[in-house]
Amino acid sequence: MSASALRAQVSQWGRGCSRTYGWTSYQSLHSSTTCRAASKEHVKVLVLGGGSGGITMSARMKRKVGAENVAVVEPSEMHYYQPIWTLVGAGAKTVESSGRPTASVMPSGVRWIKSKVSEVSPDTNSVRTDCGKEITYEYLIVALGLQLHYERIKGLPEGLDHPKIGSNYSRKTVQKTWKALQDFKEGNAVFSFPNSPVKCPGAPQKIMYLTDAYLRKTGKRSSATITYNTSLPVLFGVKKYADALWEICKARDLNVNLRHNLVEVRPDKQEAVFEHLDKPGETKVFQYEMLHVTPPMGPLDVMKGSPLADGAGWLNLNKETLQHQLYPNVFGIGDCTNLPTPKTAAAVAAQSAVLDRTISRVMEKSQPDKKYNGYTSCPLVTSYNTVILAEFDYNLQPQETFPLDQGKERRVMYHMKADFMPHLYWHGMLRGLWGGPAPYRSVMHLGMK
Ligand code: FAD
Ligand code: UQ1
Repeated sequence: MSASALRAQVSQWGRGCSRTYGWTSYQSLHSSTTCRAASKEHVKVLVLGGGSGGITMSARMKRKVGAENVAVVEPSEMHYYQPIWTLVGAGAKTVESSGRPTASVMPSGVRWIKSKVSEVSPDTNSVRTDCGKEITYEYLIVALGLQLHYERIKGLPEGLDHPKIGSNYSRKTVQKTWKALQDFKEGNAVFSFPNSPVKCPGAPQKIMYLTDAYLRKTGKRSSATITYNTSLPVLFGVKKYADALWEICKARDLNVNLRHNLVEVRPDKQEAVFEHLDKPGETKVFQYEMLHVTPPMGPLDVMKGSPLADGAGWLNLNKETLQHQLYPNVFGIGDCTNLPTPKTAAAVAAQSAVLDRTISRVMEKSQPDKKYNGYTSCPLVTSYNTVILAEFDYNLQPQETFPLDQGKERRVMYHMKADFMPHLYWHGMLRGLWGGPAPYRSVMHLGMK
């Protein structure tokens, strides 16, 4: 399939979706349950979390077992396409474009239990919600995402109320990044990467490249020093893409300090304090005119204490089948899992196809036969019109979809990130129709030979 055929396929999926998302039209499409204390329910397939992984899997499960046999526990009224926040922070997209009501993405007929999971008891096949409702299940899919921990940095989260600090990682603070960028006059622009797993590990540096581009466009670059302080020992985990990014940093005069971890923000003095992870106790203060914070991240509290978690609190899965290591009727997807690959929506898409198959096999009482290879992808935005499209697997080997050298900055990849991916997400992935590019990869490469 060629790139244009792929585009045509997505627009075909989008067609049935042109019904309007007015409250009345989508409210009637599924049943939603609000909390009634001490009530009990039973469902065949229970999905925890209605984010990227939860909605995608509920659409797939609806096809498999019927909408009336699927329920999703999700507290939030709004569903966000988080990958676009990188461009929102740089003023290239609006935050409004990133969100749609959860009701509009919930597959019709699927029961939406609008509350938070507070306890998971896999030994009795039950979960409890924050208002005391008990839900029993036959099969459980955990898609709870992760938690942001701004509070682990001294001076935050209150510091985020001050100007000159932004963070693309939260709906509440992403527009502050754009404000700080517009208000920048002269001085240091500082970017952090925490000492924890993160979702989309490229995002903390993408906003640096966009800042550089914006300051060049507005004639302020010569009055700015740009510094990326990362806790990691590398700029990016895959050598091919790391090499390309180092070249860009050199060419654009972007300073990179490895093993530097943000520990304190002093917004009144515009100071950010970083510790050197290889020299315990040694800290360095960076004066800033603009600071972009990527917060530490970790598993949800409800996961940490649960029998489903590994020692670190992540959902303990078989990394190929996505079935739980101890509970065969429990499965997982996305940021809440301990799968050893970067946490991205692209990974969720690829995982959804494998998990769909694994669950079918388990329901038929046979062995899972499809294997997830760790596929993940990170469109590394390097300016307002270029992207390096990183795609790789568990072994950190590139798994490129297109028959081009994806280690180069390309305009076409920027359009894919900014314009095509949101459609693929809303109309393909969330409807359970997009399971990642693997089926197209060999055809794409063949087509160009
Ligand atoms: P989420 O989509 O976060 O969903 C988790 C859901 O669980 C949420 O709806 C939440 O409300 C719900 N929940 C939380 N607590 C409870 C509870 N107690 N009970 C019930 N429900 C609960 N990915 C890419 O592929 N490409 C990119 O370019 C990219 N860029 C990114 C840039 C930024 C700035 C950010 C923040 C993310 C980016 N990502 C990107 C990552 C991507 O958005 C996530 O990996 C993806 O959304 C993970 O899906 P998920 O379902 O695991 O988690
Ligand atoms: C992808 O499948 C996906 O999920 C919808 C993303 O999330 C937004 C991505 O950023 C990328 C790059 C992919 C991979 C898709 C292709 C066509 C390479």
